[in-house]
Amino acid sequence: MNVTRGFTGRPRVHNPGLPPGQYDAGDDWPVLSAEVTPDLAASDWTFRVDGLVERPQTWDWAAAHALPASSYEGDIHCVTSWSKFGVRFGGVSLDTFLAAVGPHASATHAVAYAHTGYTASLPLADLTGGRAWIAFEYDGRPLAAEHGGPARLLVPHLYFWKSAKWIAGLTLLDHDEPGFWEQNGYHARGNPWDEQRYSGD
Ligand SMILES: Nc1nc2c(c(=O)[nH]1)N[C@H]1C(S)=C(S)[C@@H](COP(=O)(O)O)O[C@H]1N2
Ligand SMILES: [Mo]
Repeated sequence: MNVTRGFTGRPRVHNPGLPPGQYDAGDDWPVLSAEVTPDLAASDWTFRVDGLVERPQTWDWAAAHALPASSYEGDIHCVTSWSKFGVRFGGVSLDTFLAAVGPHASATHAVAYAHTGYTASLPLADLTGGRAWIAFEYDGRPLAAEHGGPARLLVPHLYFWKSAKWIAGLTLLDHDEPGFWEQNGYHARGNPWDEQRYSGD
């Protein structure tokens, strides 16, 4: 009758994929929105890239879906300390959109803005190199509205507040222009592995 605790349930081994100060949310996917989930139909969704680019361009749902598909399978990390492992998103690589507009050499940063008005600022380098997407799908299904559907920005190697839900566009700049959370004391870059939570970290 010597039942050893630990033979049942999730093994609590240290996960090397967990950045400092984070915990594994398991199957939960918390919803974090500063605004009310908008009623945004795919047919009303557009994505624009402008600012310091050669050819500013706006894609609608059909035009964005005509681009080569690209997916992400990996982890996401929220600054409120939950991480989620092995998520799958489908969409289009931001490299594809950026190649179409032709960023100026002077462009160093981007402000991502949502159809709701939410903004997040990022170094442009973090949006290139196959590390950022416009995501339409989660786990092979349309992205749920509360998680940013019909489309969100996905920059999974940075804290998740950079991944603007209901993404409407990117404006490329030659300087950092703090977005919603960055104006409220959060870090300009937000690399979870360096625990860049707040400005000054
Ligand atoms: N438009 C918009 N995008 C947003 C947010 C938001 O409040 N509004 N919150 C950010 C934060 S802090 C996180 S952790 C993730 C949460 O995404 P989720 O609700 O799909 O988990 O979205 C990010 N993108
Ligand atoms: Mo977050």
